[in-house]
Amino acid sequence: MVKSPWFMLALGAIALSGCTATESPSVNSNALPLGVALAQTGNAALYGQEQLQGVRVAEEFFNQSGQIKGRTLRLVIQDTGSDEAGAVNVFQTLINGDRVIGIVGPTLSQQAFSADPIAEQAGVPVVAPSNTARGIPEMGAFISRVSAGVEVVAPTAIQAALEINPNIRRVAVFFAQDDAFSRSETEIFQKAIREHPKLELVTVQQTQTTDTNFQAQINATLSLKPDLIVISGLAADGGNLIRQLRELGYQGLILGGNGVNTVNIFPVCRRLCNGVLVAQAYNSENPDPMNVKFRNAFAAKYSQAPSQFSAQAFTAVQVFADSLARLSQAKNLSELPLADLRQALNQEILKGVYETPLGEIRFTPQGEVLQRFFYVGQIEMSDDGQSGKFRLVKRVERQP
Ligand code: 1QQ
Repeated sequence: MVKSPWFMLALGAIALSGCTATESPSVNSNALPLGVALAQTGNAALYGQEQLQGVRVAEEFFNQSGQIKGRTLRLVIQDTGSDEAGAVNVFQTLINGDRVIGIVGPTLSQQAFSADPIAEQAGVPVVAPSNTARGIPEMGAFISRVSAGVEVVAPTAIQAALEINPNIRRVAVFFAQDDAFSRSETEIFQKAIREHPKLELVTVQQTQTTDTNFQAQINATLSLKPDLIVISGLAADGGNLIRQLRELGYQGLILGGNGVNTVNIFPVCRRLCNGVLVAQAYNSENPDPMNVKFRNAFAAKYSQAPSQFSAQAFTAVQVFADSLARLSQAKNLSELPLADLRQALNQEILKGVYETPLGEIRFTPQGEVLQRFFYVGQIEMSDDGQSGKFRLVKRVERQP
């Protein structure tokens, strides 16, 4: 279903914000509209569901704090689907119809490369909660991210695999060639493997995010007798690949990238997810005080521990909330025209230092996140395969 951006814009202004275009919420109303553009349908919804939980906890948490001088944040949440066209439509609707002050989203890097240029051109700050491919903040002055890039997260995990099994020598790599993040991440994994004096990259297998059967690639790989298999893909394909590797007899370590860093792969590979190592920018066991607060707020609402995608989405809203709080000390927000508020907010975002569930973060002038700690988790499934968790294996400090 293809709709023109203008149709979507009109629809967004009338139907989604519940009022006509002329009455669309202005920044003068008490609640400041913050756009949330995440995948609630399609293959990336496995991440989007966790992200939505994170932003909902954040909305309550920061509105209760009263930190924005009596103002509140009102999240304008829209489903981008999992493709580029959906993200582009939602960005246009949020910017022109809902007149948001900024945007949290989209879910996939693959979508960001199409949607972010629209926000950049309109002068609307975007804080990406989960885009980890190379080149995201480089899209423009208004684009930043709280999701650390693949180049800082992935190599740590290779090292952790070697600590668990120092005898690893032969490494096989799988990646989904139709996804921007997966292509970016596999490059980093492959480089780390090639440059490691003890490791040999024995094969690189290409898959698609829509694939459900990996038998041909698995058979080709297992004949090469790898001791470690490294996977860059999204949740559904990644989960199925893990399951089929085990079903076809592979017993060595499996290391997954950001795409399998979600509890939503558990129903896909069930008991066979057990033992998979995952490179993480967040682990719920992080002892930082802000994470303890977040974990408690999250557990009170959802009766479970938050995953990385929830924590990063919370953090993206926090970056807006904290920046607005600082800005409201210096300026009367109601007196700023929307374009000026968006601009001032973007500058404030880049200047800040934030105590978040991810630990302390700040941004480079380019909008790249600087984060101190990274994690390696290992999936631990219950015997019946019905539930599981990411057990913290390693917390690594990154040198500034
Ligand atoms: C990206 C990713 C995905 C796995 C996150 C949803 O890291 O697209 O950049």
